[in-house]
Formats: sequence, structure tokens, C-alpha cells
Amino acid sequence: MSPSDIIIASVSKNFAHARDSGDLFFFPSTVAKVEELGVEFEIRLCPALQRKPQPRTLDHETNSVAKAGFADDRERNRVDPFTPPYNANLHIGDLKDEDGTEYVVLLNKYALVPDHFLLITREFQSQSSPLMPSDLVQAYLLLVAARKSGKRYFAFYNCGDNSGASQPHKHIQFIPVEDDGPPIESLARSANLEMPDKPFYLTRLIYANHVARLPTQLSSYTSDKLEQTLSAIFLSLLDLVVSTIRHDPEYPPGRPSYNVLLSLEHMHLIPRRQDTYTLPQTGDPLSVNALGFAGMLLVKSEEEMEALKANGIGNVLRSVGLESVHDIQITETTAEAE
Ligand code: B4P
Repeated sequence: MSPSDIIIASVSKNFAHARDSGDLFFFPSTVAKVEELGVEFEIRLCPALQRKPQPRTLDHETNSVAKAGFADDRERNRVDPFTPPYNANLHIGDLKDEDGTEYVVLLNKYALVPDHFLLITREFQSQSSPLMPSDLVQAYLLLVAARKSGKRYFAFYNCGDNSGASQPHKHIQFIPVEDDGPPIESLARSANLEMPDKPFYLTRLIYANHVARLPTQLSSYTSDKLEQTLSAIFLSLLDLVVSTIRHDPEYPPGRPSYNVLLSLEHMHLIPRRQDTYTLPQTGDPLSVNALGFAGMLLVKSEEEMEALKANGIGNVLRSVGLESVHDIQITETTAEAE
């Protein structure tokens, strides 16, 4: 068994143990389905989350306590839950990439779905930094290991201050799904591609999105070829994200924010303008992370649920995302090629 296989095989047992021992909080929730834009969106209602402790604000670049100005190691370790020592019941394994990068795998301490876990860089890296080749390979290998064991997961990464992330230490999250991928995957799967090795976008969606179909034999590639392929795909999508952002004169200053979704079939990058959407009916900020763009939204009250439905999920995602400039990008690419 590979290290990823061993981790995947232990997730469920460790999850139950961590929950029983009180080290992991499991918040009950219910799911409503709403059909919009050709996607069967899931809205998860979890009133108990209102009682979840709020993380202290951290600077995503330096991992220091924002504003407070005391960033010594003790304080940093106390605030960053992803530095050692790890809670033994949450820490389910370690991984090391061929390039030497080390990772720890922790169960999500505040889970809404069972078996939600995180792949974390052992050394602090910023959550505003792009995924590195080793990050992509280790994430993909965990998905492959899950599939081999008969489970279906997808991975997501909230990159940057406006992406829905609350922890500044680099972490990719893994969440199990009942169907064959998150709701957005059915739209990606149904796209008929003339050039399957080129990025495309989901035309039904009313916000900028950049998607690539992964080669069907990817899981049997040599490790070098796997790394090169995943990195090239990620970089081609990231170029498009940056290009989309450059076409928006009102994009907030600073590093780009975006969400990444990774399944065994597709990689999606969605540029982000803002972290939250203020629901006009309640005045409350609705936080949207990568899961929202996977088709899985989260609300903490019935009022938020009704307000989200009334505003339209597509409109909410469009507000926290960007306008698609795909047509301009195609024209620019064609002009460059001539
Ligand atoms: P981030 O990338 O920083 O942000 P996030 O997933 O949006 O979670 P956030 O912390 O903002 O939680 P929220 O109330 O919105 O991820 C940090 C991750 O680390 C989170 O998974 C967090 O729980 C976890 N974490 C924090 N401290 C930890 C510790 N000491 N040890 C281990 N893990 C730790 O949402 C609450 C939860 O619901 C999050 O896990 C979120 O990912 C999940 N969620 C959101 N939408 C969902 C949906 N539609 N369906 C199912 N789950 C959903």
C-alpha cells in the first residue's frame, strides 16, 4: 500500500474516534437542492455553526496576528492550528513528495460531513501562494487512493484573502461526495470538447470559470509525467485567472484570490473578487468558499436559506466572483497566434 492508500484507509475509523473523544466537532446539518444554471446546487443548513468559535484574524502572508503586532513563535503556534504539536486524534498521517516537501494530514476539526480532511504543508507556506507541483501531485494521489478504495472525494483550495479561506497556513481540503463528484462536475463532464487538452469554460455559468479536463490515463503516468502534466494544467488555468482579473479595473489590490477544485476528471479555477456576499434581506455576510463554486453552499439559518434562494445562487456567485471575459480572451489568444 502507498502512503496515500494508508491514509485513506484510516480516515473513517480515525474520524469516528476523534469525534467520540471530543477532539473533533461534528455539526449536524440538512441539505436542500436547488436547480439553477443547469446545476443541482446543494444548500447545506447548519444552525449549530453559529456557535463555532471564530478564528482570530491572521495575515495570510506572514502568518502573524493581524493588527496585534506580536508574531513571536509561541503566539504564532497558538494561533495557527496547523503547526505542531498536532492533536494526536486529528493527525492521521504524513506524506513526503519526491522533491522533499513534507505534508501532514489532519482531520477537519469542525466538520459538517464525515471524513473531511486536510493536506497541510509541514513548514508554513502562505495560503495566498499558488499550488506547487508537489501539492498537486499529493492531492491527486489522495484522490486516486480514495477511488481505489471505493470512495469518492474531491479536493479544494481557497487561495488568497478574498477566496473564503480563514486559515493562512497552506492547506488543501478533501471532502467525500455521494455522487460522482460535486454538483458542478456534471456540467464539466457534459461539455463536448473539440480540443480536450485545452482549457475551457462552463458556458451556462454567469461568472468567470476556467476548467481543464484531465487526461483519462493520468493515474497511470510516471511520477515525473504526472507532475509535469498537473503543473502545466494548473499554470494554464492560473494564466487565465490572472488575465480575467486584469480585465477588471475594480479588482481589489494585492495578490489574486481564486478557488481551485480538483477531481479525478477536471481541474477548475475560479477567480474571486470578494470573500462574502451581504444578503440584502438579513444584512448578514454569507461566506462563500470553493465549495460554493463546487455547487455546495452553506447557510447558518433558515433566513439565510430563504434569502439565498431569493437572490439566486448564480447572482451570489457572480457577485463574489468575476465577470467572464472568455470571448475577449479567445480573441487575444487568436491574435497572439497570428
Ligand atoms: P479555510 O480554507 O481557511 O476556510 P473554510 O473551509 O471556509 O472554513 P472556515 O474555517 O472558514 O469555516 P466555516 O465556518 O465557513 O479552511 C480551514 C479549514 O481548517 C476548515 O475546514 C476548518 O474547519 C479547519 N480547521 C480549523 N481549525 C482546525 C484545527 N485546529 N484542526 C483541524 N482543522 C481545523 O465552515 C465550517 C466548515 O464547514 C469548514 O470545514 C468548511 O470547509 C465546511 N463547509 C463549508 N461549506 C460547506 C458545505 N457546503 N458542505 C460541507 N461542508 C462545508
